[in-house]
Amino acid sequence: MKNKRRKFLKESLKTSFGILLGADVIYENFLPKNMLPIAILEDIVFSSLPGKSDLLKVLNDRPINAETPPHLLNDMLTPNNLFFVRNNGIPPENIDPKNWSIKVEGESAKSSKVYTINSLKENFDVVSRNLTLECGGNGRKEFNPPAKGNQWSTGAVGCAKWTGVRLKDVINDVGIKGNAVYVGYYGSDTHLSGDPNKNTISRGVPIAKALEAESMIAWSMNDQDIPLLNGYPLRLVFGGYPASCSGKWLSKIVIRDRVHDGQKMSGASYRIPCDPVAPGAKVKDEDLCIIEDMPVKSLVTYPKTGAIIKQNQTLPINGKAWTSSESISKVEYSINFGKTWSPCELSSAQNRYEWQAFSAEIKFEKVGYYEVWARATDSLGDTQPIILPGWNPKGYLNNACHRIAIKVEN
Ligand SMILES: Nc1nc2c(c(=O)[nH]1)N[C@H]1C(S)=C(S)[C@@H](COP(=O)(O)O)O[C@H]1N2
Ligand SMILES: [Mo]
Repeated sequence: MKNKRRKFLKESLKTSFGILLGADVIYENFLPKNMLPIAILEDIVFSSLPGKSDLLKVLNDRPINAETPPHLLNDMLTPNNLFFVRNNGIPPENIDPKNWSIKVEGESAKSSKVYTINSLKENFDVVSRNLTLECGGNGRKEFNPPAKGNQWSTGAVGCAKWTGVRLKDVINDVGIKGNAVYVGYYGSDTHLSGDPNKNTISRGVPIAKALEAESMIAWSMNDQDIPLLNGYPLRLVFGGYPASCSGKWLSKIVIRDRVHDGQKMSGASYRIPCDPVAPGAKVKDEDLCIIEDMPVKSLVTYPKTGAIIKQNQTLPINGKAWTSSESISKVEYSINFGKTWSPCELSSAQNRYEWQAFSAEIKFEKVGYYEVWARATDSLGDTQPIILPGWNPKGYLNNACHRIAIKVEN
């Protein structure tokens, strides 16, 4: 089989494995005839992401997309090198933070102003907030029929301490006309095609969201510079909304008199059927609604799935729960596939949109295979579904309960 594949590959490529690997195999002549490069056999994505741990799971290297395994999200604040990356294009190069500036303008802006990072620091209140960012497509991998796009499992989420200024202070300084509807962003990453006139992504939020006290323009993440891949030197951060609204490498903010019409604001991008549809249904663009508030969700971050414990041991579990509503009101766990649920201890958040830690001590009566499921409920009374929630064409908003596998032995 492998021989055949090798022969086939050799013949079809006529040259070398280099084309598939993106690099010449220097000692190809010495590679035994019945062997394939391991990178081809195992479909390895090469990566060395600047500022990132190699424990991230790289889903794509052009553009870079990498997620955090659940057991590495156990910290209250996700370390910068473990924070997920979702790029639509190529980050800017040779950034000079001293001369970085953003322009704020738009049909519904009373003026047009330019701010350097220093002038933001000097002219506005500097605030820090612990805000959870989650990609709208987190959990996409589970949808069936499958949805195109990055096959995120659970790790396109993280919570960091962001330091910067309130977006509302800046847009109020520019002045907002009465007819303002939306606030959009532009970033200085480049389109994969290299075309400087094409935007990678240019999304936005309704004016009310932009004016929320927690909506920020940030230059620091966990008291350090924001990593290049997460938007250095300046980005927007909106908790509770799809992270696609949180523009990285921020270069311009527009106050709009209409729903912002930038790249990825239209078509099926970041939209779900306004009314539920059957899995696999074709949905017309006009029947899709823009995703705003993200649903309640949680993750078990300790132990790592696949843990083994002894029958006489108690298993401590830890996790994180987050919501776009005021707060998480309870988290429960089940070890019998959702037949019964028991309460977890739950910490409170320092500010809205920070995720909340939960924990429990679990006893298992018999040896065998178990699953631990976690289910969070928020202050609106919304709770996570056990099975996949509403199918949608692009695979957004999967907030089904997280499951981990546990074996109990004698
Ligand atoms: N300029 C710019 N901003 C961007 C993106 C991008 O590709 N370019 N990706 C968006 C998407 S889809 C997500 S989920 C978040 C990811 O933020 P992170 O990479 O810091 O985790 O950034 C958003 N902001
Ligand atoms: Mo995203």
